[in-house]
Amino acid sequence: MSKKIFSGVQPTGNLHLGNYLGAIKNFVELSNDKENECIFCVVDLHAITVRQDKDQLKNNIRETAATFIASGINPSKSIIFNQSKVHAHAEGSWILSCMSPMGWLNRMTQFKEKAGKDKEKASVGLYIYPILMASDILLYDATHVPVGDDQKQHLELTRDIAQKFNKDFNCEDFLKPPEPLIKKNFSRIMSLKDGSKKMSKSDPSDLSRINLTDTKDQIINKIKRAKTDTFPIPNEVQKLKDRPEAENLLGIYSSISNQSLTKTLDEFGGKNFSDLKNQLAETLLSKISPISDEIKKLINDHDYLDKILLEGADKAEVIAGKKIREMKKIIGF
Ligand code: AQP
Repeated sequence: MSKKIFSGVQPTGNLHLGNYLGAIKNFVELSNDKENECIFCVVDLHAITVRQDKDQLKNNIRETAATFIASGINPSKSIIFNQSKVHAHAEGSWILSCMSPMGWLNRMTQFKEKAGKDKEKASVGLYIYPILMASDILLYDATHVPVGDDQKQHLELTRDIAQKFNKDFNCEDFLKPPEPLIKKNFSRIMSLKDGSKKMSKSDPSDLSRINLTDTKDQIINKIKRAKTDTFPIPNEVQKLKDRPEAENLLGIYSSISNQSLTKTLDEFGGKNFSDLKNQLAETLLSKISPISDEIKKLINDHDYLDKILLEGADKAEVIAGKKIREMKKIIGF
């Protein structure tokens, strides 16, 4: 069955292995299926929910687009664009925020994590971030949204918002509740320094993540210094309980090698972490370094990237523009 795919990545720099294994790798696989219509968005409006440097933001928008292309998304088959170029996203977000109860947003764990202890100082934008995400998805009638596990709750909210809009305005099926596409295993890649924390762009320690633009030496060094424990690698999945760093490294290896954790444990059970780390570093170099080289090549070609983003925005505008006009009509504008 053909799917309408929509997903986004924030241009907040330091795109990492978590973004790749949790989301972008899945984008590429879905976009390779001729049956699917795919839209991949550089969500720059989401990025400004926290303060961004103007020049850096411009750079990061291009780098995110370059990462999509370098990872294997073909811009002549999939739409690649940046969110701020299509007005309907912000307009839809306002309309949806007027019919979304605050109680729903108060439950969002990402806001609690990102706002931290000082909620009073967090931006209103960060609070309503999931509504903008709902607008992004619903404007394109997306049927499936490939995301990492951390976005699952926002996807559920998107479904609730769609259903509430349809009910409130008596327009059954107008907004389509999408299905999340979350990889069953390894959908949350953890920090290389702390197995209880998500690998994240904003972690102050660069050693916590593999950036997609890291050099070969950086990748080798980061894997060598990744936290492990003092026990040997077990033979069974159940024995990884309470060993988050071990589970994470084995999970990364399984994911990048497209194999199950059980198979990885067959390969490394009883061995030392140095064996796993050597093999993991080698596999990462073979899979990530070509992407990294391509990003570095593309990033200097501003004209090419700007043209892709502009053409993508024109195509996205046609789809989202039609939906927002219908939406405005439904609510009485
Ligand atoms: N650690 C992760 N494991 C699996 N998937 C992940 N994603 C992010 N981190 C991991 C997925 O990547 C996609 C794009 O994410 P994003 O850049 O839009 O936002 P994010 O989740 O806020 O990314 P970060 O790295 O965690 O940034 P900061 O540090 O700002 O919080 C999404 O599909 C996400 O699930």
